[in-house]
Amino acid sequence: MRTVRSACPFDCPDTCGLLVDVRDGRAVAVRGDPEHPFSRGTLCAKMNGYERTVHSPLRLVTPLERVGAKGSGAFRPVSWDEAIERIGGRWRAILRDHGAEAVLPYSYGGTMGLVQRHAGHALFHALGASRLERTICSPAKGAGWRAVMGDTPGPDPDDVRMSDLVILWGINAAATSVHFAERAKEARRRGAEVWLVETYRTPTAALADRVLLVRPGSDGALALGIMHVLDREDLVDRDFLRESVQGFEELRSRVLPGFAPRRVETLTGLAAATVEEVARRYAAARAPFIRLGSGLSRYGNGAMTVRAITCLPAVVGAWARPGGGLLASTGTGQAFDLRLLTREDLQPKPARTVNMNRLGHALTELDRPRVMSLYVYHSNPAAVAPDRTAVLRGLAREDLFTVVHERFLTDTARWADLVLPATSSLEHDDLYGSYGTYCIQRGAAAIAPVGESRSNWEVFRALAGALGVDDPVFRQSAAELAEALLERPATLREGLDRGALDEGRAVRLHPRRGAYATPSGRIEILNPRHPHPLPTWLPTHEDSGRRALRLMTGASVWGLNSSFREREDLAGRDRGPKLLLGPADARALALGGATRVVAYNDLGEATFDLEVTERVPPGVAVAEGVYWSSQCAKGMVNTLTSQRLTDEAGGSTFYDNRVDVRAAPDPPATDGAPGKG
Ligand SMILES: Nc1nc2c(c(=O)[nH]1)N[C@H]1C(S)=C(S)[C@@H](COP(=O)(O)OP(=O)(O)OC[C@H]3O[C@@H](n4cnc5c(=O)[nH]c(N)nc54)[C@H](O)[C@@H]3O)O[C@H]1N2
Ligand SMILES: Nc1nc2c(c(=O)[nH]1)N[C@H]1C(S)=C(S)[C@@H](COP(=O)(O)OP(=O)(O)OC[C@H]3O[C@@H](n4cnc5c(=O)[nH]c(N)nc54)[C@H](O)[C@@H]3O)O[C@H]1N2
Ligand SMILES: [Mo]
Repeated sequence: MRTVRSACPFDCPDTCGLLVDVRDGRAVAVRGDPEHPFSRGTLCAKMNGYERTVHSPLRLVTPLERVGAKGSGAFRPVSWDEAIERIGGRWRAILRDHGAEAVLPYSYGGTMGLVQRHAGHALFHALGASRLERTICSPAKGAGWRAVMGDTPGPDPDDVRMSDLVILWGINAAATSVHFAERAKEARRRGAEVWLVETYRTPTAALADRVLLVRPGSDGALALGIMHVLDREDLVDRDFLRESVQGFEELRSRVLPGFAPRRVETLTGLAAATVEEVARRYAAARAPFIRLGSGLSRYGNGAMTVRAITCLPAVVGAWARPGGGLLASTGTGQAFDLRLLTREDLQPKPARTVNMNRLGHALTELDRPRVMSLYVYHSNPAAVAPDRTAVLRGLAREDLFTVVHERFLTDTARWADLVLPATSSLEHDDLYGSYGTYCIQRGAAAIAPVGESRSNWEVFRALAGALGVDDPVFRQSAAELAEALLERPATLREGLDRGALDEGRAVRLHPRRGAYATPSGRIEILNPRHPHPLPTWLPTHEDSGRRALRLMTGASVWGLNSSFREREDLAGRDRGPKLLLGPADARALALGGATRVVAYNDLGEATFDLEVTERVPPGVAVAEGVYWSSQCAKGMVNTLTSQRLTDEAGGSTFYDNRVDVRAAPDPPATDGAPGKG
């Protein structure tokens, strides 16, 4: 038995350190690494037991070729040589007959390892394929932060331990960042107050002294209202504003007069007196720390919301005090020159871009050229992408050649013409950054690939060979590419302990505090380069929508997007999709004693088990988690979400949707999708 270090590859801010026990070539146990600076030896419910994912009987072990109708899930095994040859042949024909832009890559966050995550870019750029805008998560959050803070790195999450007021703002940390939740608890034990700003009482409410429930998409108005009160009552930090901030005067004269507490009450649903009190308490805190989640950025006004909130710590001068500030994301991205992997320079000419949130549109309506081949790797768009009905209509096209590189026969893989088996993170080499900590870590393969599975990078190397695309990059291994990333100098990595890194340990980077990386060198409440030079209030897509309920589609503790659905041990605690409704709405909708309901809107309908709970306020419905269709009755949460985008950066709007709800007929209908396995 030997124990090797590794990093959690999943799309989660914590990027935990793992210890993997290996016996006879199998991972027999995965535990937290006590020496990891952030995760300190504990893991979430999902990663405790990662070996069951790695050695799941549902793992794909050979390439598969479709033998039945599209979507039927009927496949026969083929060799890798046949599979690669078939892709090469089809793509050569498509390039000739339709042009390279008829090939569309689709990938996202199955693995966050830098090499495997970006593995397809070099080849697709060299071919001249359509470029995917990878905006499904929270680019509007990034845009909102950047409008005010430029390229300033976010603070270290550990700073929160010095805070006396921790505001968990639109983050379900008990599910989505369990080690930050741990930090908030520690701060609280030391006397800090913890608030949660949410649209319903999530599991994270249990950590909070106070829960402020706002109307969906209205947080920007709350932030402006707080600033109105801070200004009116002279609670701003004049010295900090003078020295480090640009544009507060303009904000106070042109915008804040419109955000008196009474108006904020109408917009947010929070009582005017509460807005006043919250502002006073925020100003009185020595070092208030806001941990900003991503949910509130997934609205038609998401970037503007984040921008307004990001102004708050500047107005009270919280940045000047240890433990004060706002963490939207950390940025180990600045530590690496990803151009080594993305290789835009290989593009023969600029190619069109396709927004991944509009995959349904891209596959069914986009023209000149039509998308003739879709190559999906480490993503499951048939489950996670919005407007699922449109996505499935596209995947059903007989003339579309779909290849899916996956660990499991996911909903997307079922629609493929060719399925390729993928390694898990324990079976390939990579280098990991993080978007919620400042740790970086190498992860070397701990075991041999399960079955005939291959890593993303190995498959793209083989495809480059088959298509005659030659560049020295394709002669490098994943470990060599990781090494190349570490050889390029970067300020953020200065003084890095290479020895520890090469031993597989997580190493912490230290961003500089107190310098603002904006064009003016100040925090820019006024941003003259922005179409709206000052933060303001923008409505969401659905402020005046006609359906009764606003649909929240957040994370589940027991899954990660559609990942971990193979795990029986987790499924036992999470029995499939539920819809949470408040008692008043359940009564008003005359749901009586219904245990199953149908939520519907113009996009489609989906069946859920109903849970009536006081945790959900009136006017809101909640569907936590994304499941495989084999775990759903009819439709699923993303049948109900639209392809509309955010105000900036082309982000998804998973929270900006409405539904009506009716009791479901018994017995449940099925989706026509075969069961898993
Ligand atoms: N267990 C688990 N962990 C995960 C994930 C998972 O699916 N499961 N997903 C991973 C990924 S990819 C990401 S991006 C992160 C996301 O993690 P978070 O940043 O926590 O983002 P979300 O879960 O999308 O949304 C957080 C909360 O925002 C709330 N919210 C929605 N609208 C509003 C609003 O208008 N105002 C306010 N104040 N709150 C609002 C939602 O109810 C939700 O509880 O988590 C990662 N970690
Ligand atoms: N309703 C609703 N929808 C959502 C969200 C939500 O909160 N609500 N969250 C959204 C967010 S924030 C995000 S980021 C997206 C995430 O969307 P995705 O990035 O598609 O995430 P997953 O559903 O985890 O699917 C990842 C897939 O990658 C596979 N995989 C893992 N490792 C590898 C590998 O090394 N190689 C290959 N080839 N495959 C691998 C896994 O088996 C898994 O099926 O979902 C979005 N969709
Ligand atoms: Mo995400």
